[in-house]
Amino acid sequence: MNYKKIKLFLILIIISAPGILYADISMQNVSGREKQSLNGVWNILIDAYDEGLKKKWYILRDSNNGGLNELCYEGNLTLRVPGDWNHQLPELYLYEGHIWYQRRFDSKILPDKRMFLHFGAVSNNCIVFLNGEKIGEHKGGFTPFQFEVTGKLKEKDNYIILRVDNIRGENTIPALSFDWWNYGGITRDVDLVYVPENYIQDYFIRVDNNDTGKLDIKVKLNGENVSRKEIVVELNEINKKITLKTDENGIARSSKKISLELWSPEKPKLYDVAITSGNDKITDRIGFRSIKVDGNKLLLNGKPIYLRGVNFHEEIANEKRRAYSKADAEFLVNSALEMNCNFIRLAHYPQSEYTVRLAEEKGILMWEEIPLWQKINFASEEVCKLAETMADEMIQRDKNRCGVIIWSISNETSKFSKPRNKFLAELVTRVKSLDNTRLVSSALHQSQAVKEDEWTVMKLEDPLIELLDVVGYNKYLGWYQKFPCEPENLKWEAYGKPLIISEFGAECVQGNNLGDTTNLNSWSETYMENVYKKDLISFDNSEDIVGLSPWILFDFRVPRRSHALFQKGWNRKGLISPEYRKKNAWYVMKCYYDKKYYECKE
Ligand code: GCB
Repeated sequence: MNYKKIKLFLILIIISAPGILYADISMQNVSGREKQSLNGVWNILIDAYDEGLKKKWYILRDSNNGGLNELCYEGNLTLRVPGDWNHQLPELYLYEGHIWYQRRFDSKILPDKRMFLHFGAVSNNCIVFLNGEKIGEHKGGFTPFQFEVTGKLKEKDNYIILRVDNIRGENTIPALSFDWWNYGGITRDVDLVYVPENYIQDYFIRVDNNDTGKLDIKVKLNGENVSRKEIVVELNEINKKITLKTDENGIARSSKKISLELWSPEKPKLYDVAITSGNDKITDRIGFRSIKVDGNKLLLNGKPIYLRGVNFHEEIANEKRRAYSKADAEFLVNSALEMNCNFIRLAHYPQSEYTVRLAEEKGILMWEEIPLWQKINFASEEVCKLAETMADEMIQRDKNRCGVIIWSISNETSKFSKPRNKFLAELVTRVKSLDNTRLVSSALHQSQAVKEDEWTVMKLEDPLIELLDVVGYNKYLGWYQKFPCEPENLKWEAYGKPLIISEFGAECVQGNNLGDTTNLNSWSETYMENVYKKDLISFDNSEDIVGLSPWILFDFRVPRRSHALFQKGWNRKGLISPEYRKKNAWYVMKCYYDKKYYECKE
C-alpha cells in the first residue's frame, strides 16, 4: 500500500469507528411522505459549561427512575421547534454554546413500515439520542438529514434528546466570523417519517439539458429486496407512463422521448409526477427546463434571459428571528416579487425548502449556495469533507427543483490560498458529476480596475473563473471602495462568460437624509440611492452582465455591525427597513427592473 492508500484506509477506520455515527443523507421529498410531526414545545437545558455529555444528560431521569438530583428537563425552560433559540428567550439572545432539547412522544408502530427521524435543519451541529441511546450526529446548519429508527420506538412514552450547538470555530463552516446572525437551535421541521420496507429513497427527474424533448429519470430504492423491481413513473396530465427496472443495487434509469410544456418565469408550469414501486408511491410537483451558457449569454429553454435578482437572508428582520415556516417563505418570496424580481440569490446557505418550492411555483429562478464564506480553513481535510457533504446534501434536497439554476460553491474566499484553489476546483467537478442540469458559480471579489482606452474595466482575477459556468462578482463601489472613474466610463468584465453582479450596494438608515448626503458618512438614503444609480449606469455598459442581485432586500442583524449611531447590530444595506419601509434605492431598482422587464418582452 502506498502512503495515500494507507491514509485513506486510516480515515475510513476513523469514520467507521464506533461512537461516531453520522446521519444519513435525507430521502427525497419528505413533504410527500406519511409522517408524524415532532414540532412543538420542547424542554431545554442550557449547558453553558459543556458538561452535559460527560454527565449523561441524554438519559432522561425523573422521579420514577432515580438519579433525579441535579438533572430534570421538565417544568422550566422551553423552546418552540422549529425556531431559533435567540429570539425566544432573552437569555439566549446572543448565546453561542450548547443547548439540550428534550421531548416525549408516543408513536404508532406499523409492523410493515420503516421509520425515520427526519430533521429539516439544526443549526449548526447536533447529537441525537433516542430513548437514552445515541443514534447519530450531524454537522452543518442548513440541510436536512435523517436516522433510521425502525425497531427503536415504543408506542408510548419515547423520549428524544438532542445536544445542539452553534459554536463558531476555525474549523467550522461558516468559520469564526461571518456577516449574519449566528442563530442556533432546531430551526426547521422535525418529523417521524413512515415508509414501506422497500421504499423509494431517491429520484431525479429532469429533461436532458441538451434536448428538452428527452426525459431522464433515475430512481433509487432502499430495502432488503430492491433488485430487479419494477418502477412506474406517471405524468397523468399528458397520459405518460414510463416503466423502469432496477439493477442489483436498486437503481433504475431511463431516458425517453417526451413532449412537455417547459417551465419559465412567465409560465411556471409544474406537473404532478407519481412514482410507484411495489407498495410504495410518492408524488411530487416537478417542472422542466434547460439552462445553458452560450458565450457570455445565459439561455433558459434556449432563449437569452436577464436575471432581475435580489439577495436575502433567511431572516424575518422585524421579528429578529430566522424564517422557518411556509408563511415566512411567502413573505420573503412576495417581497422579492414586489420589486419585479425573477431571480433570488439565496444568501449564504441553503434556505428552507418552503422558500425554494414557493419561489419555483411563482416563477422565480434561484441561485443556491453552501456557506463557504470568506475565511474557511481549506487546509483542513475535515473542513473540506464537511464542505463536500454540505454540497451533497443541498443538491440531494433540491435537485428536482427546476427553479434552482445555479449551485454556488463559495462566497469571497481568497484566491491566494492554494488549498482553496485545489479544493474548490475539485468541488466544481463533484457538483457537475452529481448534477449536469445546472450551472456552477461562485461569488468572487478579488479584482482590479484596469484602464483600457476611454474605459476603466473592473476585472476579476481568480483561477476559479475558468472552471465556472457563470461568474458571480461582489463589489461595493461607493462603500468599501471608491468608484475608480465616472460610471459612464466604467465597465464590468468576466472574460467572455456570463457575469452576475451578485452583490453591490451601500448602507443607510431608512428615513435619514441629514448632513452632506454626497458623503458616505451621512448614512443617508440619498447617498445609497446615488451609489445604486452609478452602479446601474456602469452595468449598462457591460456586455457580460446577465443579471444582478443587489445586496440586500432587507436590513439584517449582525452582532459585529456595531456603529453606535447607525448600525446598532444591523447591517443597513437593505433596500427595505425591518419595519418594511422602502428606501429610495428600492425604487431605483424597481424602475430598473421594470424597464428590463419591458425591454425583454419587446
Ligand atoms: C459581502 C458579503 C456579505 C456581506 C456584505 C457586506 O461581501 O458577501 O455577506 O454582508 O459584503 O455588507 O459587507
